[in-house]
Amino acid sequence: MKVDRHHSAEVRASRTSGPVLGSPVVPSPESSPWWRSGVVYQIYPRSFADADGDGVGDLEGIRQHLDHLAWLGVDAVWLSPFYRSPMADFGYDVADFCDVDPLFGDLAGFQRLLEEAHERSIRVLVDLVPNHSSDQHPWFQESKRSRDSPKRDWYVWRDGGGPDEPPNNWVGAFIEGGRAWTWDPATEQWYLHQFLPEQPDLNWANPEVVEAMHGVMRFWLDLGVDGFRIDVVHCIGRDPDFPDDQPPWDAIPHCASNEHHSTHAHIRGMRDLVDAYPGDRVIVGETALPGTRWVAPYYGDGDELHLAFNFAATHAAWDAAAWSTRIQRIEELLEPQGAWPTWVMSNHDVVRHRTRHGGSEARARATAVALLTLRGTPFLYAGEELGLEDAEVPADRVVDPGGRDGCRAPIPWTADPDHGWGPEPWLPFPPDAATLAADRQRDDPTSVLHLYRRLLAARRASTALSTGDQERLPAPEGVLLWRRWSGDPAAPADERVLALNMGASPASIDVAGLVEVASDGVGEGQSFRGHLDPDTAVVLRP
Ligand code: TEU
Repeated sequence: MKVDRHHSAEVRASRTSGPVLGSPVVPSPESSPWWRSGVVYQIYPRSFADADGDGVGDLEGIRQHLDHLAWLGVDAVWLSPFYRSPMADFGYDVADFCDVDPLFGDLAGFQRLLEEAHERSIRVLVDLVPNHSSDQHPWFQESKRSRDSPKRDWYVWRDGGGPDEPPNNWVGAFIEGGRAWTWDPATEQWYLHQFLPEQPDLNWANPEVVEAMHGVMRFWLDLGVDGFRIDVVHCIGRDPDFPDDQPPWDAIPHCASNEHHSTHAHIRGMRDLVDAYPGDRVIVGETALPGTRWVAPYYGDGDELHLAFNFAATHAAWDAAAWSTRIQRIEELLEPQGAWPTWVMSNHDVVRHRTRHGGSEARARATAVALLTLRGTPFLYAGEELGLEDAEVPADRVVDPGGRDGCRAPIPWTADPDHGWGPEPWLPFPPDAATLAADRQRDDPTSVLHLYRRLLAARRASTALSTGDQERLPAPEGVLLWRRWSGDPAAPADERVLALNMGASPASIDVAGLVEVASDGVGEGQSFRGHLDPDTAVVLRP
């Protein structure tokens, strides 16, 4: 089925004839919407599952693995971009915000995926990329045509000091030492791109751009998606004076520090639009900024992002003190404003947590306990549940200009040599792909995969873990110890204690209770003996 991009009769018809895709999957009370208690699973479509055997994952591949996700027990999936794209940034350079790239399938296939996910009570978030488009997008092609183009002002064009002198010193991401401006010889002006030159920045100061992006949001919401993960949302407002970045910020891509107050009004506009739809739809913003203090304002006064990504954990060494400081900071800064934290250990931009923490399976398992039991919404990156490491990508197979290929390696579904993929996947498989393959781990109750499943089940069954309060408890050196509870802190309705030993020696922990989940699987269902090996974690029921 070909669906017109702009709210066609077909789209409306498909909504009234099929299941009502826009309705909530499972209603959630106002006090605790699903996106607080739930777990979101990130899918990078190229790397997830390949149904047509061309070596690149696709929407049909995702659909065929929905039962894996339902069995695992996640509440929602977030799909990284699957839109039409020349793939300079593997889909984050969008040439049509309202259509599926043929590499991934088509809109009818997306609708089928959405419907079948909803049948399994799995919500679907799509990626909104508001900061930039592809340079091949018809909007940019028109904008570039002449200085008098009606879309000239849809992008950011400046004179600078002529062809040799860009308008300021901003650095673009993924371009070694490169500038965030490219000279267009035909119209003799520079255009802004905080990322690749193939990703020109849209001009959000122009109300027509805002309206166009709102149209994109309505298109997907009308199809029934449950919300958006919004790419680099902190970047869309820019200082209209375009001042130079000052040291030390002039040494890193401008996108890592871009802050302008106009962004907040734009986010409020998106929030109002999404909140006008029924069914607890959500906006999760990628606020890729230096720390929690920078991220906190993007929740606004409860009127901006429902959730803002916090990448604190992805920058923390395997060190209890470092983690403690970060957890403390999140509690201090977000709690008072009623903002709900997020936890991200891995994603398609960073080295996977297992690799980051030295490759040990024990640490990967202990990290899973932290991800799924700290206060906040966990974002679980596909493959984490298999304990995958980054692939080693030989120089002749490097494809990403940003050096992020390793964490985007294909998911090994089967232990066979092709691991459920076509003959030549776009990237090499991660190490130990046969041993870590999903089918093999599913048959092994002691596997990492089963640990994630037990943690997800424990979380779902416990209001303390899913939506409860949190406090840190005094702990021996090297150990993180925290308590979660719901209801009255003195006589909690539900309560758990979590312990994670990041130290080099075994620790004694003075907590009495039942071991509900152990990262190494040892002693589950028995009384806790007060002993925790290095690189292990437990969920205790006092
Ligand atoms: O990433 C934004 C971002 O700031 C990244 O630069 C990140 O910090 C970097 O990749 C770390 O190496 C988002 C997307 O997640 C990313 O995949 C896109 O390439 C980028 O925006 C541009 O759309």
